[in-house]
This record gives sequence, structure tokens and C-alpha cells, in this order.
Amino acid sequence: MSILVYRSQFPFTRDARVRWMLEELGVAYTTETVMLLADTAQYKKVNPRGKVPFFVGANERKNGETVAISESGAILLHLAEEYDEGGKLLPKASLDRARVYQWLFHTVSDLDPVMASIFANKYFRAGQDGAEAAAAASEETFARLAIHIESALDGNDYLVGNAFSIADIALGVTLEWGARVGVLAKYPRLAAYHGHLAARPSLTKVLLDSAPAQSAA
Ligand SMILES: N[C@@H](CCC(=O)N[C@@H](CS)C(=O)NCC(=O)O)C(=O)O
Repeated sequence: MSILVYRSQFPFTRDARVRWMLEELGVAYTTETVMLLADTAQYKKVNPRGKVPFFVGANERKNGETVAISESGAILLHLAEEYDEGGKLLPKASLDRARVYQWLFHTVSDLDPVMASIFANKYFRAGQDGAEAAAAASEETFARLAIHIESALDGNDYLVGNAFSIADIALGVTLEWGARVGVLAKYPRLAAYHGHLAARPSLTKVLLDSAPAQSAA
């Protein structure tokens, strides 16, 4: 089995989900760094979408067949199917599994774009024309979505069945962006949830892991 994860120079981009899951599973992997915000023409020869994460895995159990896929949610599900036979991070029970799917898809399709807009406008575009208003508009949208996460976390440490799963891995990274620009302070339950996810050694390692010097871009 050999696994290569294309990541960015930032520790907190969506590739953090894939690295975090691999750390949780104790599966070995290597990374290649793509310099986002720079010229990614070279990288687009490898992954025409030009985004991270990009996962390349050769699976000896399957005759060395290689899979090369984008989309952090899809990669988490693929890793669960291939490397988490015990169902540590994706419950076997069908109802809990369905709830994990729900939160995973809600995070990557609905929450990510909103939080990415808040983060980009407060971090990368800070001080630029229109950035503050754009961030405020996205914060209003996030407030409406956050109600449902807060309610799922009422009395629970994790999103589904009070057990850590890939749903928490997906959402934990989205919330990391919010924490970095001070948005979570308005949501004590989300802040506490993010705090205990961030205390997991696997995530601490991923977020402290500065990108190796080599670049695929
Ligand atoms: N839906 C995709 C989004 C991937 C994505 O937008 N990644 C960002 C980093 S977090 C990126 O590569 N941005 C560079 C670009 O858009 O050119 C996923 O979940 O993997």
C-alpha cells in the first residue's frame, strides 16, 4: 500500500482532513506540497482541477491498482472503505452511518463554502475593498446553519452517536478556519467542540505539520 497526499503550504486547508484521518488510522503516507496562490500550472498537469487535497493510493490488496481522486469527502469515504475495516471512523450500523453521511455532505456542500468565504475575506483579503461586507454577509448565513450543529451537539461530544467519526473530521477542519478568524467565539458550544477535537494528538500533529520545502507547483 502506498499513499501520496497532495497538500498545500498551509496546515489547515482541506487536505488536513485526509492527513488527519490517516493519522487516526495509523496508516503511513507521504505528502507533496502544492503552493496555492502561486502559479499552479505544473500541478495542474498532475491534477487538472488544481485543488487540494488530491489522493493517489496504490492498494496491494487490489493487485496494486491505483486510485487518484479529488474531493476531501470522497477521499474520507474511500479511506474508510479501504483502511477502516473495524468501522472505527465510519459506523457499521446503518442508521448511524446514514447520519454520518448527512453531516459529511452538509459540511462539504453547505458549510464549507460559507466558512471559506468568511475565512478568505477576514484572512487573505483582510483590509481589501468589500472584504468586510462580504465576510459579514457570510457570517449571517453561517449563523443560520450553526443552529443545527449546536443542536446536534447538545449533550454530545461528537456529531453522531457520541462517537468520533469522519463527520467530525470534516467539520473539525471547517471550524478550524472559523477559530482562526475569531468567528467561533460567538458559539460557545461550537468553540468547545472544536477545542476538544483540536486536542486530539492526530489533529495537533496535522496542524503543526509545516509543509515540506518541495513543491509540486
Ligand atoms: N470540494 C473540494 C474543495 C477543494 C478546495 O477548494 N481546496 C482548496 C484548498 S482548501 C484549494 O485547493 N484551492 C485552490 C484553488 O481553488 O485554486 C474538497 O472538499 O476537496
